Amino acid sequence: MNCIFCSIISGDIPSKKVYEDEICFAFLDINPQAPVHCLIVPKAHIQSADEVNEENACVVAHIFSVIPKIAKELGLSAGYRVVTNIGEDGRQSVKHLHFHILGGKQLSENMA
Ligand code: DGP
Repeated sequence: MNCIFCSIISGDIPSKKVYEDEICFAFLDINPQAPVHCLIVPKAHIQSADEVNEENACVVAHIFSVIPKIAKELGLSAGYRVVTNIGEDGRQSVKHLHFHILGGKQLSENMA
């Protein structure tokens, strides 16, 4: 499968790694939208949050247990935003489930 994030996880494409364990991988976004912009992805290829089901929901739960540790590591003590884009209308450009962790300033009120 030709997937950028699978290639980042395998190390075939270099990235600025922030965190890794057996289930997930986190790295800095190549095109940051905020002073701190990190992505966290499952190692298993799941297309988007729309593909989450009873079998793989534990992966998402694990990711959400890791996010506060990453936020602390990145110095986001004043808060941050976690976003996942889904499909065409959701402006998902990489078809591998990922959560954006954005912070380092007070973010815009706009969500859409
Ligand atoms: P989304 O639009 O939600 O699918 O976000 C995809 C994000 O992935 C976007 O913010 C840019 C980032 N991205 C795309 N290709 C690469 C890459 O090769 N390396 C890194 N670090 N980030 C990437």
